[in-house]
Amino acid sequence: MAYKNIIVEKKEGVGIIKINRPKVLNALDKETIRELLNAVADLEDDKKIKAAILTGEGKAFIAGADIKQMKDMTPLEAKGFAELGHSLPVKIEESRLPFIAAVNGYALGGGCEVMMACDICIASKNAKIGQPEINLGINPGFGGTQRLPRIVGLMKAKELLLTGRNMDAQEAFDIGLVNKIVDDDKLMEEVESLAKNISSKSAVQISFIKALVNKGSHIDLTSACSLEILYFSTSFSTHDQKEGMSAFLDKRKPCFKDE
Ligand code: DAK
Repeated sequence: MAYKNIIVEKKEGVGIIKINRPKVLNALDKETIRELLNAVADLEDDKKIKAAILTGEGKAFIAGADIKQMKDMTPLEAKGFAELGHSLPVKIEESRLPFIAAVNGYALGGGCEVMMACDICIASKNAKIGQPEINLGINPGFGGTQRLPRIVGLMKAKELLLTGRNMDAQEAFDIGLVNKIVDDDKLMEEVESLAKNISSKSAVQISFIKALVNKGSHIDLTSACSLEILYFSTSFSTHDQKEGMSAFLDKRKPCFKDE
């Protein structure tokens, strides 16, 4: 599929989506959000793809929703935009693919919200992360008030949301919003290597584990553990469970078939 605002690359089982609007720091307008939704769906449909990377061109990951496009929206248009915007983090969260955010610079507002929907976040040293919406006279519109406290806790989230201040990579790491910080020029190398590592596992288990963690975090512990039991027992109907355990006993590397 041809895209205008993003670049999609497929490399050794890994899909790489790069937002490519560097002149506006990869701000998300409606068209870009629609392209991203299509790209995620396309990667999902490709059975050879087992992990995905999301990153940005230039000095930003995503500097937020497109303020120019939002400025004159009517409340009804803003509702439509927020609904479209919300569907992107949801699509990433519900995807069978683990998404790694390669945060190469500014991840602000909608950018931070998309980052938080990813499964793992690796940031370069120059990353700046935050929810500055309050400074624009709006509240975060793509799930920031809900995902941020779930990741960093209520107090820290409220401080960040109410001041609208940006964090550097170190602070984001310290509060658990970022998994790892790497040198700017090593970011893609590091993230691709992580994605390849994950994609060497069984695609069935990649999707099961992601779904269990995501779904389980929204429901009570007893129900979540029941879900785990169900997925665990289902694993025993797969080729990859038999292969993984046989390979261990035979002292060899497993050869997963993703089935
Ligand atoms: N939207 C549109 N253009 C943007 C942009 C953005 N979010 N961020 C940067 N740009 C543009 C700038 O306007 C500038 O364009 P020109 O002047 O060259 O035409 C170009 O990118 C370069 O930016 P700067 O010149 O400002 O670059 P600096 O290095 O000086 O500063 C910066 C970088 C990231 C600190 C600064 O650009 C900045 O503060 N940007 C805005 C960051 C921000 O506030 N992000 C949050 C956006 S609001 C909702 C739906 C959605 C949302 C909320 C509600 N509902 C419908 C309920 C989501 C909201 C957001 O994400």
